[in-house]
Amino acid sequence: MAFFDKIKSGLEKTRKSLANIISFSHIDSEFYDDLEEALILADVGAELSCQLVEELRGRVKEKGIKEGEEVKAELQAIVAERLSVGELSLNLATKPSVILVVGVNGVGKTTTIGKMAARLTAQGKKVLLCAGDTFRAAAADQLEIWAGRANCDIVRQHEGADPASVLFDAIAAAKARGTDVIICDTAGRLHNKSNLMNELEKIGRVIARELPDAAQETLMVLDAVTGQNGVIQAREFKKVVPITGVVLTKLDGTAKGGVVLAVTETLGVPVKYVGVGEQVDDLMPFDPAEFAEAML
Ligand SMILES: Nc1nc2c(ncn2[C@@H]2O[C@H](COP(=O)(O)OP(=O)(O)OP(=O)(O)O)[C@@H](O)[C@H]2O)c(=O)[nH]1
Ligand SMILES: [Mg+2]
Repeated sequence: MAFFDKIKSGLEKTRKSLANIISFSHIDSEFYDDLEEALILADVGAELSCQLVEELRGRVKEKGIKEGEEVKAELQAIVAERLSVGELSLNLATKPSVILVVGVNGVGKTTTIGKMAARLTAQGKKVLLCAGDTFRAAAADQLEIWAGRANCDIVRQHEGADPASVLFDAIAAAKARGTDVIICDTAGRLHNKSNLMNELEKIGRVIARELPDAAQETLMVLDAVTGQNGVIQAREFKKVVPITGVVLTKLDGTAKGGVVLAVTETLGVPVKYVGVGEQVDDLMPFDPAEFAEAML
């Protein structure tokens, strides 16, 4: 199924409410108020919704737009532009390169890693998974199942091991085996938040020391259903790790979609992939224009 069809059903509520406002209104100040309200309800966030509406108002005036369809096309263009903030593809230019996957518990990190590994192995890349979530024994087991599905290697240690040391081992194995991409899982929950952030910093130091010239992606995984909470999470993680992209999961569910805009704006990095289900092929490259179309 194409990107558009997969996310379209999830975003249906948002699209219907925006379409209603656009097709049954005169383009007057009440229309802009209703639109702003609908964007806020779609998880875009208050400040950004206001900005989008102001931008639309300016363009409609400038171009002398009168028709609802033209207004919609203009808003789609604005949304797509806002979402186009950087390189959408992964930077995997070195051998090995590293993808560090971070995010709070339950958002879909491990599942995303499995799907991503499968995509990369299908492209002929040699992938190595690093079980950096040592907080729960089951975490490495879960990752191992995904390694089986994706047909790639995994490096793991015992529960409670230092994640930085697991990554150290994984890097050594990758160098020895000629691995193309290391994908490192991390814990989403530790005894407290500062432990988690310290752990991520330590992992970052191991990469900087052992693979100083490697291409690196740090992907933050966010659950689209949690809406504006995702923005708060993004701000916290941004303080300790240099996030290069976002994976927005569970867009197949009841997500309203606007959080894509809010998160892109907050982090200044693009959404690179979206998760649209629990199966191995339910991960799709993000396309700003198609997303804008699905949302509107
Ligand atoms: N519908 C849907 N479910 C998803 C998606 N991605 C992940 N899930 C489900 O979300 C749940 C949590 O996924 P995990 O991959 O274990 O999440 P995690 O971030 O690794 O969680 P922790 O290891 O506890 O921090 C699982 O039941 C997944 O199947 C998605 O795109 N769509
Ligand atoms: Mg996990």
